[in-house]
Amino acid sequence: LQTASVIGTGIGVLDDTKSLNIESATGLYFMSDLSKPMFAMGGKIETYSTAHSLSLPGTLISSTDNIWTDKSAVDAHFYAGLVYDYYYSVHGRNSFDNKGATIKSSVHYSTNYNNAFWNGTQMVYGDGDGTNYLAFSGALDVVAHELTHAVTAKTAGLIYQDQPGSLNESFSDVFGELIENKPNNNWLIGDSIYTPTIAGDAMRSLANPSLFDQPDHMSNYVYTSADNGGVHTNSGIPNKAFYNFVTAPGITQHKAGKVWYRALTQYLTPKSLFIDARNATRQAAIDLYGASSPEVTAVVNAWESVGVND
Ligand code: ASN
Ligand code: ZN
Ligand code: CA
Repeated sequence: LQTASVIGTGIGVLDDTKSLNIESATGLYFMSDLSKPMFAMGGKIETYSTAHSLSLPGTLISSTDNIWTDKSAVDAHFYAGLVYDYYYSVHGRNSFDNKGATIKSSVHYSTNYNNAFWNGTQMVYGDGDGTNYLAFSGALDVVAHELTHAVTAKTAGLIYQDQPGSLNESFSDVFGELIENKPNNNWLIGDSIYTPTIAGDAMRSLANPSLFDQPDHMSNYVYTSADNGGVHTNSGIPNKAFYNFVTAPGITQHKAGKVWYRALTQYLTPKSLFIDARNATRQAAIDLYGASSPEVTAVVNAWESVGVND
């Protein structure tokens, strides 16, 4: 019997209904998306369940009726497709390796697990404890953050320590926000799944990093041995630089994404520091918009404002 690409219907973490790209096989449907250009190179988007264990990837999620009620699986599958679509349509990138690699996600990792991560091979999502967090796949910015770690690993290769690690975190936050691309973006990371009973808070803010105990200037850089040298703390500095750039007059999310993507994929290297990110984004803006363009002035000013100076 033939396998085929079909459309299914699912309900997400926030109780929203969405259409899913599904594989129809012998009398059973699978959470496997064969509809993307990656499929020409053998790539799929597959979503698994670890059923509260720690063993990855777990079982490819299936259904007998093509109606999908595992909410965290629905969002992991749907949002992985949106992240793929962004990188393919905006940057011409075919999956995280640009070679059409299969994108695997596993949901229901462990029990009440309050995190999500890229493990070097695949995406992994906890269900959250229901109080501090809902299921992590329910936030597109979180899904895009995690999958961007895979893009970074295949391109700049920024090591996950100190300034390179903080840049690695920041690129994940930046593309998390660009891919979420909300109208009237609030530049908050994870607000849709963070503390469901408390409105307005989030994991991080690109616009105002200090709201969530992150520095927004080199004068407040945090020296610590925790968290690989504070990679989720000092990311506030390059996050604010990006925010300064993307909100400068004449700069759009599209332009800013082009500059940051080119810096990440063409100029940055495993040990790059904040000053290197300044120089890389400046060079990317020169390449794209010209040496005397307002875009180049805006990107230099964006870094100067957070104390990353020549
Ligand atoms: N969710 C975290 C992140 O992607 C997991 C980690 O610490 N790597 O940054
Ligand atoms: Zn991260
Ligand atoms: Ca957001």
